[in-house]
Amino acid sequence: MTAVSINTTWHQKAEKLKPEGGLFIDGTLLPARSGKLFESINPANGATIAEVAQGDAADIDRAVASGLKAFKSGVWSRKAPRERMAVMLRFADLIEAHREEFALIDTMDMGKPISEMLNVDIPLAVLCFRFTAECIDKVQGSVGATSPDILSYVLRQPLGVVGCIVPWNYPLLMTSWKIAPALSAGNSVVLKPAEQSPLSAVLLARLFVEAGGPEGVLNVVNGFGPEAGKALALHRDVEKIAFTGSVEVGKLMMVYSGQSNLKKVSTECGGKSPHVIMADAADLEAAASWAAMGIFGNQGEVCCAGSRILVERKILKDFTDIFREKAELGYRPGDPLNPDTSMGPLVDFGQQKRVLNYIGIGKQAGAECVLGGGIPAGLEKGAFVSPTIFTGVNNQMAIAREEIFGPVASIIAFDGFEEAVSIANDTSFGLAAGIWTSDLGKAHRFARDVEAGMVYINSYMTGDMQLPFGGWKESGNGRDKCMDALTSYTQTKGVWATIG
Ligand code: TXE
Repeated sequence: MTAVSINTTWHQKAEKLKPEGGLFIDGTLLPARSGKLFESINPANGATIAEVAQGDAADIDRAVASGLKAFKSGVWSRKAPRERMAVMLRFADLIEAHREEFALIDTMDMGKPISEMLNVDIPLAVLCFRFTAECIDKVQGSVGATSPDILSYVLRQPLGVVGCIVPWNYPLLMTSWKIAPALSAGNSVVLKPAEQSPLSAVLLARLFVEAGGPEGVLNVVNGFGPEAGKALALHRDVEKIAFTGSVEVGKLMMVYSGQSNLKKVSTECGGKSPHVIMADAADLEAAASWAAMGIFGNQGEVCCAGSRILVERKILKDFTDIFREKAELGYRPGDPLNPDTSMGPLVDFGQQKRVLNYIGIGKQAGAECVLGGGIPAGLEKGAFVSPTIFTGVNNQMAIAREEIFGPVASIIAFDGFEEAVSIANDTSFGLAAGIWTSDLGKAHRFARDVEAGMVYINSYMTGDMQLPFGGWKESGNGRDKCMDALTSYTQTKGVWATIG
């Protein structure tokens, strides 16, 4: 394992960075009403990056009031679609122009390698804003085929104030997937970032205003889930909550909706996704590479991570050997500000403890740990965990059933296609699934039969803005990306006019 090395350029840039940690309400950076602050910690070394305003219900009230005022004024909600589009496109350009700042902030806030920010998160976030902006004037209502004396039509209108509650694993990207369609549809937004990664949201809100977005349309309230997040989800002037996070909190969102104003709730709640390697896969090397990326990329802190790797018994040994080599060579924990680093620390020491605990549970259950299984040597100051592989896992073990959200792969052997599908579906989750096979029929039967919102054939975690991103079962009910995501931030109104 590589020890933390100093990469001068990015470290020098990081030293000059002064991220803002306030709340952003009505176009202004503010402290929390309570005056409370919390620290944003760099998980690579435990250092404090910034003091952040700790918003609570009083701040949520202010932010929602600001969003509602802006919404009712029509300054954004009734802006001509092409004018709104121009602002959103300028917003995308500004995000791209500030790519280094975003890369540094999110890398220091949550630990992912800076190369991943520059090559994955930021381009995908910019793409999301551009795609969604371009869709703005393609959302249409319809005219009903009623009698000649009647004109009936369906209008599609924005909802009002939308609350976005987002996680820490892709701070900029997950935020973009929510706020880009919410804003594009003409809504006002109150964003509650994850407390582990609060900083990039404030920069984002500033850039929205710089792009020409009216004040009060995009507000950010940092703070903790049970205080700021709960107050947002319970607020009676919020018409929708768009949530990504744990199943436990996703369920709470629906409870809060029922306890308040029956606001719409969309959830994306992670998974325990099966990645199936059939013996007839044409390219075992490629399958092993993608399987390694699928569970070790972004430190395994990915909702659609292929954490259960189902391997046909005939190729179990061959695949495991190659997979282990790919993991060892391709994913070496190290300093996330070094552009050569392929794996950073986990988001915080709490997550590190949680992942190490699951590794202990796996060992106790009798699974064999054939790689990693602990903290990499020389990296004890950060929240690092080595890429870890378990073999001999059966699908009833906790490491095969519960979302670990870390770099821990469970290899499960199966005999034949039917058993693969049955194991794949034996889970309470249903986010993603992958299969490697050279048999086209098998590939598409898998796509038909697997209980998941996203299926990858001979690749993993691929796709673009055209395809919906979201899950089945307890992985949630929402869909990010795609045109449907945009319309999910609108509501219909049927109009019946007697003209005869
Ligand atoms: O999630 P939480 P955590 C899974 C993953 C991870 C586990 C715990 O398995 O290990 O969840 O992570 C806000 N009312 N995923 O604790 O708590 C919170 O402030 C309102 C999968 O970080 O669900 C944050 O903004 N809001 C996942 C957001 O919810 C509340 C991504 C997510 O936090 C709240 C993250 C409350 N009572 C974790 N409690 C994915 N689907 O990608 C918390 N929050």
